[in-house]
Amino acid sequence: MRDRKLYRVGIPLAVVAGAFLLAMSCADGGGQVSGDVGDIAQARGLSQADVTAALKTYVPTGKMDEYLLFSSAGHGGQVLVIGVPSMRLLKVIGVFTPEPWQGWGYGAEDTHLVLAEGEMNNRPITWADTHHPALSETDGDYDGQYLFINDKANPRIAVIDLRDFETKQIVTDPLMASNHGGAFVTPNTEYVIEAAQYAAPLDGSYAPLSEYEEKYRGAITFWKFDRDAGRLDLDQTFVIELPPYWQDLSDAGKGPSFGWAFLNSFCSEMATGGIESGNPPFEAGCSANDMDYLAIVNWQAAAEVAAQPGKTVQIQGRRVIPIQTAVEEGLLYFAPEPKSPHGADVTPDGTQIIVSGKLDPHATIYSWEKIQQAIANQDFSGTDDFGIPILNFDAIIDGQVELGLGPLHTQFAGNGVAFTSLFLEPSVVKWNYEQMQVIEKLPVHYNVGHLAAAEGDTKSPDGNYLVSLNKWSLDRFTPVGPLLPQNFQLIDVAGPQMQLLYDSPIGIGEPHYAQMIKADKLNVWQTYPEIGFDPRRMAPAEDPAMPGEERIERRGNEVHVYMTAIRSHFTPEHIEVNQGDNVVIHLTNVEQALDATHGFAVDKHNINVSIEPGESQVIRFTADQAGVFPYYCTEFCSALHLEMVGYLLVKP
Ligand code: CUK
Ligand code: CUA
Repeated sequence: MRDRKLYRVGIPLAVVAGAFLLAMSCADGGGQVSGDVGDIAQARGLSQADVTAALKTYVPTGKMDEYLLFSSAGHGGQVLVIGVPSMRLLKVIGVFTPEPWQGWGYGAEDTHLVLAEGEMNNRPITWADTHHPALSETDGDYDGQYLFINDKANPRIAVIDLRDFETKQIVTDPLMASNHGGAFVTPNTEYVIEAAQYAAPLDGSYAPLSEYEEKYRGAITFWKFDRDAGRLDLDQTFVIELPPYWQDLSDAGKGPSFGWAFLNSFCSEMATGGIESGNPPFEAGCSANDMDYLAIVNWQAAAEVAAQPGKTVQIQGRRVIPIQTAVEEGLLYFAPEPKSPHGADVTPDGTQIIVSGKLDPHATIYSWEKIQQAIANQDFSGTDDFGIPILNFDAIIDGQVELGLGPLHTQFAGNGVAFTSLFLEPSVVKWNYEQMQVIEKLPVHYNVGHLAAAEGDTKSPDGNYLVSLNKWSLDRFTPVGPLLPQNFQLIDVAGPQMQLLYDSPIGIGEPHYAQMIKADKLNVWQTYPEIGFDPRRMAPAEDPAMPGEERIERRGNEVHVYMTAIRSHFTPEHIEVNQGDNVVIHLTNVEQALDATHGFAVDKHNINVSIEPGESQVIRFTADQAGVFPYYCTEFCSALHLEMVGYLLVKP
């Protein structure tokens, strides 16, 4: 209602006048409105709320955003970096999918090596269904060093270094058929957590669905992160076998619950579908029971158990703690959770876990203290079919709060305040989990999935900005065909009432989750630290081209070209080889000036490399076609950029 109240000249004028000085000098014509702020607002039909929203989001030229939002790009396979509060898209990071502007997967050998790590069953996989980015943490706070993201479709995790915003590693999880409960990190990024979604045999073998309960399994993988190396360490990674329920989302305990992880599941009915054979369809079979399970996992103790001989089995080269061992060692408990839950979120102080039921209007608040007591007292209501003890529901909850229809994901603002997405309403509900009270609801547009709050997964959320990641945008944007963009809505949550500030269309993939970090926590490199630097190893390159040492060397049928790039030429400018030669170009951008990036494209060879100041890359290809092929710089780097060119001459 207050959104639509027409702007009135008066009270806010003094406030807005300064910021709109530029607008006042708008040129006439072209549909532009000139005049003072009040006139502009009136002519554009802006309400008072619209004008305050504009003032809260507008970031003038030369000024920078306060936060960075790292968002999954969904099945776009990449990571989006968005400034907050402006909601400007700053970068699309090439992750699982080739990205030509960054030269990600178009000839630079390093990028192909990283992408090749993501092959599964010897098949290159160049798309991903990215869901959950996770910023690295130190002592429960985002530290701005690394970002991890999962691929649901092809169970993988990627590691991005936030010094240069490039993907450094992709690991595959051969045990899982699909994943979902990742990436989530423990409070010091000891581990990156990933959980299987749809159950399947862990050894990758065939088993008919009639053997579902015997042969199909879930799993939770704890990827060990080696921070010094900036890589996930497969040797220290371990897996805990889980029943063939569908694992949903994980969160790591912190503070008093440090050392534990929480993972909710659905389809504990173990339905196997088959509507075409007269069976209940998955959607009915998987929501028949009133309760599913929240898995409560002691990862600290599990790491010790995994290190003991005889306590694990090797499956597809991974150390797996069997369910029975996990139960015997006290690593795994279940808590009942109502009803087809989605989302498990640990409160900032680590004392409670909030779980929403997709088909239940309530959020359930679990008490970590009560869970510990129930475990100590063996206060179990039974075990599941696989012998996992089920904690007595009534003994471990602090309560349930009716939030609304289709509650999904919860984010935090501190002081007991939480925000939960209501998919079906669709709204964001602000509530207090300590007082167990709903405070306010704000409609969003439309069908909200995750929410991302400023520093929202840390032990001290900032409580000012919230982004609602909406799946449908319906009538919010100028039509662009039947495939509509997603809609990120920025919400000011600092005041007593939430205010919707800005709609940001996301025209690449369907993002699921995002995390928002204070921009000044990052320590971003402006250029590579020295000339001849290898971004994949984050170290000086082994055999870079260096200025003054450019040359062409023939080694058998391999032709090594040591080439430098500087405004506005490549050296050398002529490369002549014989048809069938293997060409290896060692290419270094010898610039040290900020933003002096050069591109390197070889026509008709599917090669386009981006070399940022200082970077060195190796480009390998076979000159299998005789002919004349210009190579040129694809970044408009200088007035003589068009002259930044050379000829590859391939003699028959
Ligand atoms: S999920 Cu997509 S809206 Cu993969 Cu986190 Cu809930
Ligand atoms: Cu270098 Cu254009």
